[in-house]
Amino acid sequence: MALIGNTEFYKGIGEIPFEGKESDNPLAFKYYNPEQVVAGKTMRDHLRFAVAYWHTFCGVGADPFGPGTQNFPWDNFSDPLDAAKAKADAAFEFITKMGFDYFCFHDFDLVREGSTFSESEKRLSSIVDYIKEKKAASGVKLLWGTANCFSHPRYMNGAATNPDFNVLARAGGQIKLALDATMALDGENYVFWGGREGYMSLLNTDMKRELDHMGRFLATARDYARKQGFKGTFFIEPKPMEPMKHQYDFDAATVVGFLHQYGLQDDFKLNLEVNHATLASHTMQHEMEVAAAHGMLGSIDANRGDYQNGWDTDQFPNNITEVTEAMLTFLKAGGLQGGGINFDAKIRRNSTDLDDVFHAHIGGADTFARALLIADKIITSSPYNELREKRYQSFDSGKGKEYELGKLDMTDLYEIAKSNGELELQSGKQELFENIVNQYI
Ligand code: XLS
Ligand code: NI
Ligand code: NI
Repeated sequence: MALIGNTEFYKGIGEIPFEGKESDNPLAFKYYNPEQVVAGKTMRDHLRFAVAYWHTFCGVGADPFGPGTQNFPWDNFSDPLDAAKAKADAAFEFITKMGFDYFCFHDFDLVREGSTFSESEKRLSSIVDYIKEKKAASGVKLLWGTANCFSHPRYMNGAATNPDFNVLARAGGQIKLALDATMALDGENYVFWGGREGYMSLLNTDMKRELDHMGRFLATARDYARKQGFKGTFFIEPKPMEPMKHQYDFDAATVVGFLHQYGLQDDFKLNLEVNHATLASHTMQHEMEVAAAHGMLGSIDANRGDYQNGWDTDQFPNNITEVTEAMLTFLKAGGLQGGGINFDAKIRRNSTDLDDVFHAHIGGADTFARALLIADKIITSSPYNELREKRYQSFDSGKGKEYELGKLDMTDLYEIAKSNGELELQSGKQELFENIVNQYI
């Protein structure tokens, strides 16, 4: 195969226009209108959509029962750099046609890992040079980079939490290179998803020691990047299980505690993923509320699970109620801190047409755009905010206010309880809140 640089991979599909909800054109946005202003900002600036290199340009749809079903032309090159360049061409063509501003990658999504560490280092630096040119020519930016420290067999017992120091050091070397690549491509953030940082069995695991190693490892990575001048935010991506039985970054609350325990709270925020939230028996809105409460709502990996299955199916978002609830929290928190909305989602194994990946991203973007519009309407034109604030009005003045200011002690509470007598019940009005959300959908 020759022809790198001017092959069109997604033939017959042009730039995806915004046509509005009356349009019947399947290859048009119905709600995502990048320049439309909502709550003081354009949709483009609120949502900052990113395409995930690993799913869209690497994932061929293999599952435990059979091989992949996608035939990516760029996988047919035997030379790893030719393959990587063709893949980058396809990636930038796709992202540009979607009209999105960002992409995200793992180191070895960009180019096949070499048979030695030095060979991998060489390959990475060549493909980074090539992608630099693609970035400059297209205006597409890097939302975040990361390292794949979970696929190779050497990481089967973890990377930063591996019981073998030499595996930890190998992960350190790899992540140094991934940080270098991210910085070379002006990456705005860097992500740590703890692929196999967890355990399969507690019987062979020293949990405290592994957690200490992970805390030190993240601090070491941060110190290196900061010294090189990296100004972006580091994100931890919580997930409760899969591939390990238990992952240490279980959920948002666990990660917030961990970051404070190891002095990482000023440099790290959270990258929250919808399907990871549901695996942890939470809603996405719950995870976002926890992160926002701690000033750590950094970024979102957009996808969805399956209500009937208990694993990370990474389907494209289309549940409007789920996303609307999340966007209520998003707007209340003032948006994301440094991050964006990365489609960490894959088309189904039996979606094998060229246009399927376009339908997937169009649907995902429209779901978020529509949810943003609905959430904004709920906040600005419905009694939602007022009702919520009213539940807390006893803290706005008098003794309640004094309590919030730390002016009351236990005997003060005792005196108030005694003089109040029995109290009237205050309804939580849950069904009314639910109806308001549905009314605006
Ligand atoms: C896997 C994770 C992964 C991270 C990046 O479940 O979501 O895709 O986002 O390593
Ligand atoms: Ni993810
Ligand atoms: Ni995931």
